[in-house]
Amino acid sequence: MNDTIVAISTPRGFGGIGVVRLSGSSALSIAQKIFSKKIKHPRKAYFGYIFDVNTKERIDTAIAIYFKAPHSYTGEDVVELQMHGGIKNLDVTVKLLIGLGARLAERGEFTRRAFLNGKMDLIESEAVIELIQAKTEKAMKVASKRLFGGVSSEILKIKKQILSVLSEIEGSIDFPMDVDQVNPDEIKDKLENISKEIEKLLSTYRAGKSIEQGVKVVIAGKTNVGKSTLLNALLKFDRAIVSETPGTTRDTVEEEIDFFGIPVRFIDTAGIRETTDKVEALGKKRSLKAIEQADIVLFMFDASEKLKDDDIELAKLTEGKERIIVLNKTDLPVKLKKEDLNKLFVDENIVEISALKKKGVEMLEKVIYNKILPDYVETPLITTETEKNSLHNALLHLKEAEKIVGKGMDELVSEELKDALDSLGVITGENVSTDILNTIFSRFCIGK
Ligand SMILES: Nc1nc2c(ncn2[C@@H]2O[C@H](COP(=O)(O)OP(=O)(O)O)[C@@H](O)[C@H]2O)c(=O)[nH]1
Ligand SMILES: [Mg+2]
Repeated sequence: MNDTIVAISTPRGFGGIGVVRLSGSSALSIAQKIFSKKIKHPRKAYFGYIFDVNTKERIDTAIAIYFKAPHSYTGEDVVELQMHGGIKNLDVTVKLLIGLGARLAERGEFTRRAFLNGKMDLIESEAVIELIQAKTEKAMKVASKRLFGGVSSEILKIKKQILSVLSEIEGSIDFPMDVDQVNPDEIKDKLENISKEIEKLLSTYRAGKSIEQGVKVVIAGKTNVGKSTLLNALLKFDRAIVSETPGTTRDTVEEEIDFFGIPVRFIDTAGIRETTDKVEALGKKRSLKAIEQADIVLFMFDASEKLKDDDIELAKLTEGKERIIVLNKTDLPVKLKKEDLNKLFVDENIVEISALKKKGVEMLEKVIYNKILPDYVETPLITTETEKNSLHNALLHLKEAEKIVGKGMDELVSEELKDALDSLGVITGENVSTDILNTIFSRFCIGK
């Protein structure tokens, strides 16, 4: 474990600076071998040059900084060599360091070591990658909150509350004579309150996931209702070919944009109609698949045409999906009214637009936004499935405990509470399997 790892920590390409980072017990001695100045003290910047140990050839000027364990990113000895941001000079430097005994770091290994050495918990470690990969400002802010302990402190608070109940119960088990017997109603109240806090945190998952992982919005409907026109209107540029010839879009056309802070992938589908054309049939298959994978479906109708049976057939395909009904071409003489659709789609959002004249598109955007982030407030959000599942498990154990409190089964209550604590420990990482760690850190790049 305590071997010394090395990697280029800046993006591969051409830039002002490029950083080679080492971490491990031999970081300083290895780095020193190729750096011209003596690195005497930690946290001081030394200006010198990198040279090839074998040929003594100079490679690049560099600033070396040594961070002595445990006061470093990983908690181990770390050396950062700030060089010019080229590709070859950095590659050669890494090769030299490997030749001197360092090992190329695996994906996320620096952060993994930081986690294992207690420099950050698992939520904060994941926030590092979320911050790096944030595609929108909102996503970045969510990641920052998590990085600076926003979610961790919520979990800690909940844990403390559970621990306090646990110690009351354990006290009465261990010293039944000395301690005032626990009042079951009081305990129940406390457990109920803790459950509420967990539920509150759980309810942030939808927003957290949407903002961090993005949302797929699929535009579906019959051919020629204006799907491609709407895609272009939503993207604000002409991405898809629009034509009066039905069946023009034969493949799914998609594009991700920053949709008011949410990374949204809009997907335009081939119109779905019975066809004998082979390519169009393939397109139809893809459309159906896209609908299946959609988070939200915009189901479109043409207001200038009467409703047909196949419209209704198609609408069935998207039943059970998060759906917004869009009535397009309202600039033309109307043959299909909103009221007609109201009867078919009771209690669903129906938005009237003219994609061509860009009328009602802003309204539609608002409806989409509210579907993704209803009542959004900037609180710390949970974003990963593991966090959601673990909170859910903790909640189940608490509810179970609540049920049996006061029934003379204090040992069982205490077991449930300990299980709840274990579930929470998965989120912060005290109690996490290597598999989960592998999955998490494989999302990182090398050098992070
Ligand atoms: N009048 C009118 N025509 C539209 C509107 N939206 C699309 N169209 C036209 O309808 C035809 C089909 O549009 P297109 O976006 O290719 O439909 P798709 O097959 O569903 O992708 C084109 O001639 C568009 O210009 C609209 O809101 N009003
Ligand atoms: Mg089209």
